[in-house]
Amino acid sequence: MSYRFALTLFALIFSFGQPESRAQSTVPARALKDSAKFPIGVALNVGNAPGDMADIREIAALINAQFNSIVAENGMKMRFLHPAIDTYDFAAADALADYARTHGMILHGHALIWHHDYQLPVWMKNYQGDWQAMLRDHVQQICQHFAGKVKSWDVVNEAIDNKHPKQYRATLFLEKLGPAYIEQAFIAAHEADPAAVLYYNDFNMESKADKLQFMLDMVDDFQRRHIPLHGIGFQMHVSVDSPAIAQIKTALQAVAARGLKVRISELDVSLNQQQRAASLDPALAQLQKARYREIVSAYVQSVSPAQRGGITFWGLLDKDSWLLDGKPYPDWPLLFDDKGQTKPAYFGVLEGLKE
Ligand code: 9MR
Repeated sequence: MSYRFALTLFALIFSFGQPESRAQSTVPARALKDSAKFPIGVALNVGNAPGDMADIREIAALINAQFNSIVAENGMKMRFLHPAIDTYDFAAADALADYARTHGMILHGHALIWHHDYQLPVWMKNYQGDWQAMLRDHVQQICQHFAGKVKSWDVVNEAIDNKHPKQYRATLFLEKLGPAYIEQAFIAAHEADPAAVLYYNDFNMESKADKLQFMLDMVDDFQRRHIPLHGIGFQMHVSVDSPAIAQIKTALQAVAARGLKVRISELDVSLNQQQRAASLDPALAQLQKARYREIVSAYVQSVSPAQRGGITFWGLLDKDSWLLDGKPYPDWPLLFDDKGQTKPAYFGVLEGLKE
């Protein structure tokens, strides 16, 4: 019997008689945010253009009921906030900050420095002047503007090479400044907003031991030299059966042991990487539930209360997940279906929070 088949069988047997598998949407559930002793967040694909907060009107009730922390899935990336060398455009992000304030939510900022071609402002790609001064100004203008509104920042995102994880990623920033751009960004952010909690954010650090080690070496070096890095964000775009939960725990514990804050910053659980499923059948949904449960439970068990920066889900409804972008096959990675009904995954999170 294959591991996957055994898991499916187990999930099916286990799910039989569980109230939420019979009537998911009618079971009164305790809200996620009320069940956790740490921030429970969701990424919202708003803040990309002024006025687009209106887009979330239909899902606002769900967001407000379940979450106490939000992050812009895209709208606070470099090219949105800093579209021209002398122009910062804060209007849309300010609307998001207002939303957070009005609803008593934390706003996490994502991301001050990210190499991704699509998010890099065109002017920056062609910049010929003093790169250190320019990046410092970029970071400081943004941090100063949002001081008191943004509680924590992803200061640098995805700086480690994913294919060759024993080195930094070959980005424009590395080319211009060497690895020093990373610590320079943290120092600049801390100067501009000393109260902000500053994170390094990346993916696959739980699935690739050498990537984890490279990140830890960077952290150790920063701690020795008192660079103001306060936490690590594990994006945690995982699939239902990989990486192993033991690897996830090892990674979380290694950061926690260094006294840093730990966030699970972009959690989703894809179900269909093998492109075998045409629909979300109950067995698959139960597998996903068990997976969410074990990840949340691993977080609670591995990170002390004072070090928990929280868990943020990378989207609200399945249909809005980035994992579906341009894909010819379906997936159902999040906690709520396309109509905003709770999936078994949601109850997996609730159970994990109790452990
Ligand atoms: O979910 C985001 C998607 O809508 C964007 O097109 C993409 C490029 O900007 O970024 C996605 O979010 C990424 C996040 O910013 C950083 N970690 C990986 C996320 C998924 O690609």
